Amino acid sequence: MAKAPSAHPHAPVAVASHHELSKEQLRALFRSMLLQRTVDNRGFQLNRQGKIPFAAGSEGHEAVQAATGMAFQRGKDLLYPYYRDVGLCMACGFPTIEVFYSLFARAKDNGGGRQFPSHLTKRAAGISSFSSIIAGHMTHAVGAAYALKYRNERDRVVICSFGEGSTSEGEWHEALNFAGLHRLPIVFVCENNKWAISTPQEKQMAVQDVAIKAAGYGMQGIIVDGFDPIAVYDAVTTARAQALDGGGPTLIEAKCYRFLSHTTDDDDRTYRSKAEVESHRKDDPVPRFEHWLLEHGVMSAGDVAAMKKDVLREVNECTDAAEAEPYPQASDLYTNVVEGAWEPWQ
Ligand SMILES: Cc1ncc(C[n+]2csc(CCOP(=O)(O)OP(=O)(O)O)c2C)c(N)n1
Repeated sequence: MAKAPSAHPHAPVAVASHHELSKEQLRALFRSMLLQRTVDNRGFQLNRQGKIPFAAGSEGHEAVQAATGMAFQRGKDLLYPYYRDVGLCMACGFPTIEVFYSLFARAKDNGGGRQFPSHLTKRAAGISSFSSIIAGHMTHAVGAAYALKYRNERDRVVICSFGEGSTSEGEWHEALNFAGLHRLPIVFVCENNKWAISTPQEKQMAVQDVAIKAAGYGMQGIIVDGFDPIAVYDAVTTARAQALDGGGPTLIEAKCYRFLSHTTDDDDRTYRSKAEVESHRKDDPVPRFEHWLLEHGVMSAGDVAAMKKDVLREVNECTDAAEAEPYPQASDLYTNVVEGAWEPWQ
């Protein structure tokens, strides 16, 4: 009879938070979460007003993204995000106004106003451009981590994020295999929101935890409460320190939930019940963290109200400023796409 396998050295572990964060950092985390939610909702509003073609919402991901962004070391680390990571990009230094240049497809957008909205990029901030091809960015991220190791740039890591649906892609496995084999300085952050558009996790994989897959690639898997920004910060900071130390990659699975439709093009009422969505609202990371900050005396109710007002002001100003910007010129159509003025119709 087959024996049950003994505990694998890389069996996933659940982490509890132990990092000390200053009051200033805790407030910054909360502001980052509020900003993400406000930008998110503005994207959906602008779409429904017919002003922008598309937005991807991330309600429910605020804690993962704000905390991962705080663990990211600006000016050093490289971020390989995916399309739901607008909040993460902002938390890593991507300016709010530029999110709106992207949403409004204006000429000032880093992609010239011609990239799919929410597909942000900013070389100066170490934020890689990515495509909609699920898991396609993961091999790029691993390539970048290999370059850091090869060049002996020992104070930098790569952070690469993705959804649990990405783990069904071959490229995901190739990336993790290579990263594990070469013990690359990379932290993988899975934002497991339980849904891949209309496909629930149980129809996507035969295991309950993405983190367990880490064992197959010789790295540690970590499961963390993705609604808890302090726990996520702790997990990413610890994994980052390990990567810097030459300890290789970590796969962090932050369990969260997607409260909104997949994107503005999707209607989630066709594949999941309102009751299911509502059942996760009790864990909503934004009010939960607000409550925690009040309870621990980090902020007063007045501080919270003032912060919310300030975030709304910022988002309103960015919306108006970006909307007033011009669209790209038709004559720029091929700029950065093909060299020179290639005109196939001539
Ligand atoms: C290679 C590839 N296959 C399929 C798609 C279609 N697609 C777009 S988003 C998505 C779901 C991805 O889910 P997940 O990785 O869990 O991320 P989430 O959107 O839930 O954050 C799919 C299947 C795609 N863009 N690329």
